[in-house]
Amino acid sequence: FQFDINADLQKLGVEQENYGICTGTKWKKPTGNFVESFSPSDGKLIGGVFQASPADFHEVIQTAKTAFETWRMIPAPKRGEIVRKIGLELRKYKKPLGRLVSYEMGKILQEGLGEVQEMIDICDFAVGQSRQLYGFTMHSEREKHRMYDQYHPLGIVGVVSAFNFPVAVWAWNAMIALVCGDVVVWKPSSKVDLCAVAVHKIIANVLKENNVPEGVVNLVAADSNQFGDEFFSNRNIPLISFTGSTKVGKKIGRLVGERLGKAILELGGNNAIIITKNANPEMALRAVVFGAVGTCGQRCTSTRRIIVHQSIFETFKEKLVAVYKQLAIGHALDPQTLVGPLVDKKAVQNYLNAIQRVEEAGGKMILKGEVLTGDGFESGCFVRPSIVEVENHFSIVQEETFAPLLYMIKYTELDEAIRLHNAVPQGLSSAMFSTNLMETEKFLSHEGSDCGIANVNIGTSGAEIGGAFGGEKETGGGRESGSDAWKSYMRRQTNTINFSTNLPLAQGIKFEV
Ligand code: UN1
Repeated sequence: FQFDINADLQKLGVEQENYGICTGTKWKKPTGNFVESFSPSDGKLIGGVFQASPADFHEVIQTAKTAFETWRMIPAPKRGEIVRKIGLELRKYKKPLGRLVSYEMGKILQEGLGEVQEMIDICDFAVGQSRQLYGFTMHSEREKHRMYDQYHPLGIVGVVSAFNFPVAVWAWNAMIALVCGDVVVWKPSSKVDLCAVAVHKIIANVLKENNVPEGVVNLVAADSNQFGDEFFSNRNIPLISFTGSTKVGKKIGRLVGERLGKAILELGGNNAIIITKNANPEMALRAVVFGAVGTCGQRCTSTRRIIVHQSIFETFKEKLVAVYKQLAIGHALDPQTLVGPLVDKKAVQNYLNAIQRVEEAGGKMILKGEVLTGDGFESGCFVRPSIVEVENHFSIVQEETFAPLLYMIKYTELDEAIRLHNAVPQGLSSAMFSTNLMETEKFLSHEGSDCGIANVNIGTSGAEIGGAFGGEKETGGGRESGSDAWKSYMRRQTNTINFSTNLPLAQGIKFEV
């Protein structure tokens, strides 16, 4: 296979040295550190980004604040028109951007392209949404009074995204926020800053041609350890949308909560698939493999646990092992590859630690993962996926390990399967494979899955943008992307209008003066 990442970088306008601050069309040289980015596939240097210092960040916030005053007064469908053009521009750059996502982050090309497709899809969704920012009308208890509620823009939305979706998560938030009349400040994961630079280069054309004020769409590449607290505590940012670990999410929840700001938290998952004896085994197998090893196990919706009926446990295990043994592991841009590298060596170390911990806890290793060496694996980021038979209560099983480590758990009664399914701190995505209506409906009922996403006969990962995305419990409770998730990006106002010549009070109160 061949690829020419330099040609892609050139098309995208990404250079060897890039500025990490952009207010729409203008780039500013930041005063922070220069951070280099290497591909986990071949370990080669791709380029680098000058990151923002706290002073740079405050300057961007001021620009964004000013821009909000103009942007909020532009009619929503006109804002939608800008988003429509962003979608068209992204279509033109789908291939080079998809390849850069794949090369910088390590997900396979199909997934890199799929991620850009999600950006395009959310643009289309947001354009329609721009004419549907509906509130309710109510009948007043008072004569000649009218009541309704309406939604106003919030202000600055701070989007902090994770390495595993370098571009799509920003788009889910930003495109909805923009049609809602908000302005956006994006702090991408430092592991994938170049993807963020590329996105801003692409959309700059649209912003320029349509005279969108500087400060409506902003990029601030930065080291979160350096001034994360300032970002999250900042009263100028009414809404923070954070995607990342539960550990960091809890801290952000505290910082934003202290100032009674709003937060959309998309934190860790510990997603399981229940496979009953009524499952179509071939479908279940394909879903488990894609869910567990796709993106090398680095989606928050990745399948971490499978809870399999004891009558089919052994056969399912054998089939799974056979498929795992044939998985094509390699360079993310190689079209043959199904499993690319982990994002970096630290992620590899976390994976190895988890394997050790699950063994110590008494897990039965079915396929033991290891670091791959030799031809094509020089970057040190490639691993073989693992399957372990475990008990659900093991402390390591209760945690999210962001790697291709799949746990198998056996069950006898359906109630037991659902109990085990829900017996983890996280609540993002879940699935059941069964063609039996009693089983699937129970799984979707009040006593079924406790997750934000519950699927039947499809796996846990690969959610469509049209639904609200997010989860319960330690996943943080936030919802973004489709359905009515837009409401989190606006403030609601209830209005009562009196068109009579009297002033009747509500609740039947008489108050004559
Ligand atoms: C994430 O891993 O941060 O459902 C989100 C999916 C994707 C989103 C994953 N649409 O796998």
